Amino acid sequence: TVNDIPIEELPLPVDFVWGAATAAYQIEGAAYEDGKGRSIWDTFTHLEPSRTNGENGDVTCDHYNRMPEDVELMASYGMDVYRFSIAWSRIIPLGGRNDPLNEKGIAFYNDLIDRLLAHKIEPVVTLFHWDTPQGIYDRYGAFLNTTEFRADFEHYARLCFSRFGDRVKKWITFNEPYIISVFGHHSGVLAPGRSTANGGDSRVEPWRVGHTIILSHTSVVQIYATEFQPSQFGTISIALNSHFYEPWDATSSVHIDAAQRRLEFYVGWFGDPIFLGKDYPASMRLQLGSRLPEFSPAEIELLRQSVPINTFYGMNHYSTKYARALPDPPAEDDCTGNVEEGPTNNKGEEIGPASGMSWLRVAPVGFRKLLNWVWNRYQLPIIVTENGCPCPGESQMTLEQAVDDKFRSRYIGLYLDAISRAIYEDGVPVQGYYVWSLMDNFEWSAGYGPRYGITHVNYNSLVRTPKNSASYLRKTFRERRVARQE
Ligand code: GBH
Repeated sequence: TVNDIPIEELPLPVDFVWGAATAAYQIEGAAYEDGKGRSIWDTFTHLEPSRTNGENGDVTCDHYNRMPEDVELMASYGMDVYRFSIAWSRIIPLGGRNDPLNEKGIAFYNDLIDRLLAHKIEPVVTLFHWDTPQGIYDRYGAFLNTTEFRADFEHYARLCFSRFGDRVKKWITFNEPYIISVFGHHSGVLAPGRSTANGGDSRVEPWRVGHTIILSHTSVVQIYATEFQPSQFGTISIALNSHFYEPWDATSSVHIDAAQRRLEFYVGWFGDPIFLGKDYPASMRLQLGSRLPEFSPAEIELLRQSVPINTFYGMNHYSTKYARALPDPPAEDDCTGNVEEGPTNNKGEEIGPASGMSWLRVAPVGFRKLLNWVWNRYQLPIIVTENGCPCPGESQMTLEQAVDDKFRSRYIGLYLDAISRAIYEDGVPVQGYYVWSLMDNFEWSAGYGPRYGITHVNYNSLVRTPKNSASYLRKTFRERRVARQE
């Protein structure tokens, strides 16, 4: 069990930053208030509620109306930073570059930013955390039309930089492009719910969507660097998620290669163009051929020029899996590098103790290896922009039980030990840790079942109660952050 892995409470640098992360659709609620437009998540949850456990984000934590109280909570936790996302359709209800703005939505984010700064909490803003305005999805399929999406995203980003950039100094363009591409446009378990079975084409759409994200990201970092950075002095990058993958059979080169290829299909897909300024990984070209879109010479040049603008790597990470090579040829709609992934290896050993989610196991060693993998490949300082877990059985617990979340504190403690080892033993520059999440919230296709918060939310009364992991975080960062003589 998780209690068998000793926590060492290893040190972290004095200037290491910690905070918590959220996303607009998961916490804001007020889905139809104050002029907000619909997003594809409003549509997805209402059209076929069975896809989200019968639940939706209409109200969720009602953060939109309780924001001042939530900022007080953050201040009481001693957080240095707060990562949140802007709901695009709250500030441009239809989403497009010629559509009207919603000043009430803009005022909400201004108020949030001002209150954070008044408490000396640094805002870290994600421009896009999955809630595409329905208006641009209806018009041209959003990510499926690279040229149109890119122009609309540029306009939206400019609006955010010009209205919030005097106070926001850290920007993340997209949250988890892999998930947008594959879960949204391949398996279809997340909005807009496209798959071959549901009006899409899983052989090509994920790759088109990924291509749109890369080019839109690149345009927007260029815009930031040329038009805003000279007067606003902030930084910008993207948040890429991935499990780490261990070979299913560690003695076989076939499975060792499969684990490496799986990471290239997960991280290299976006990381190589954005952080290395070059084409997709060779393993992807080899398997996918022309189904993977091409970058024109001008686009490669733009990618190349944009590399140094991304000054950090945003890593969302939760767990590790085993990768097992599948027999050739790969399925035409394969997105994995022809790999089967699972929690056990060829000896039947489990990758780590289970949490409250079947896919999420406690495997801090894999985390340390992923930090090394990313550093070796991209040579960029890393900020862990999401990490956390639900406790086993947490969805069934009473308030008293849920608040006593030892499992979560242990998970966090072990993952912080992994960061410490990566920094001091491996030389990987890790600069910060944002726990997922500030509070229990709407967990997409799983609805309100899983609870990831360091704050408990009662979804009837909307009362917030800090869990013990919140005080653990405060205490462990107070104690771990020490100056070290090298
Ligand atoms: C993040 O996604 C999201 O950014 C955040 O909004 C979310 O609430 C949080 O994590 C917790 O889930 O087939 O093994 O990949 C993480 C990406 C995608 C991880 C779906 C779990 C399903 C199982 N998630 N994935 S697996």
